[in-house]
Amino acid sequence: MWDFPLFPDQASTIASGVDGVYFLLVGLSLFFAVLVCFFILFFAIKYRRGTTADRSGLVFESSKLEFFWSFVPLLLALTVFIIQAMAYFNLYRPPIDALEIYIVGKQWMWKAQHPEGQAEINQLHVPVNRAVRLIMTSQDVIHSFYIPAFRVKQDVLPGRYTSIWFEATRPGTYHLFCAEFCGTDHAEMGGSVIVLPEAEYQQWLAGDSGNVPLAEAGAAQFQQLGCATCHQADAQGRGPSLVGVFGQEVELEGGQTVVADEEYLRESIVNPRAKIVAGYPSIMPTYQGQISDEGLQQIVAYLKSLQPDGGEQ
Ligand code: HEC
Ligand SMILES: [Cu+2]
Repeated sequence: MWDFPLFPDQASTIASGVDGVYFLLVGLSLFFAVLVCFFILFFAIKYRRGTTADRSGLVFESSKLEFFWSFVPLLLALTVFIIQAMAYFNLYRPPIDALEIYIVGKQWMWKAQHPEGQAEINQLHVPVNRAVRLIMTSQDVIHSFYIPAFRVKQDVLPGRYTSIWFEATRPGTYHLFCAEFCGTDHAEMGGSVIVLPEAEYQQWLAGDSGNVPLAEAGAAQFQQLGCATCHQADAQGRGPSLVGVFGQEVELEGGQTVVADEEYLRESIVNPRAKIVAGYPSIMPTYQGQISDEGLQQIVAYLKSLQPDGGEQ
């Protein structure tokens, strides 16, 4: 049965957990469907008109019975809830040391950028047995990034970052799909995820030289776009120092705080007015429309690499 092509490979660490939830739900539904059908038929035949079956002793009220059919489904529902919540938490909490790859979806292709600078289209090379986190956005409409064999699927939205993570467990080539109808060639919007053993992955990364690492490409843009004139490492500029800001809690005008994640960095650049850092004037110009989505990802990668000890990731 496991070779049945309707069912995709289980090729990630979370696949069996997700399938577990699926089979549990299917099993439970089947069990009760069969049970109910059986009794419908059984009683229909037993008490059909004209039989001499015993019809005395009718029960109109039974607290025990009421309790039983309330409590048992409650218990089952809670069990399902706990099991699926565990799978869900697993799905949405990436390990912190995950390899980070940036994805841009557009009509009708997937583009990927690796931290080392490799870029690819409709292909995604990843190492086996290592957590990979994808930071994704769309250049046009809503897409959905879907790798059935890994049991991960996440909407990819214009003007926002969403992310998923997975850890592939077996080298091989797996399907990659867009799972959100996104226009004429939606059906063509796919490709393959190629899972390589670590050594081969390193080889692949080293494959074509001349790639500029993402953070470095971001640093160049940071200079070109004039960010550096306001954002200086020593905080002497007109804007706050961006060293170490990633992952920190930032205090905003008005007293709220936000955690500076990738989405916050992106928003700060294209829509600086959305959240103003406390103690600074709102003088930063918007860069909406001036930087491509890939360029933005590079700048975000650069900002993330700025650590207080001066070390890059
Ligand atoms: C004219 C000066 C100026 C320029 C140019 C400028 N910024 Fe800013 N930036 C600011 C100021 C002032 C703030 C703080 C107020 C605010 O949140 O808008 C800020 C805030 C930020 C923040 C949020 C920082 C935090 O501590 O939470 C980020 C990220 C950022 N800028 C990135 C950039 C990038 C990237 C560029 C270039 C593409 C850039 N800025 C260009 C002045 C500038
Ligand atoms: Cu699509």
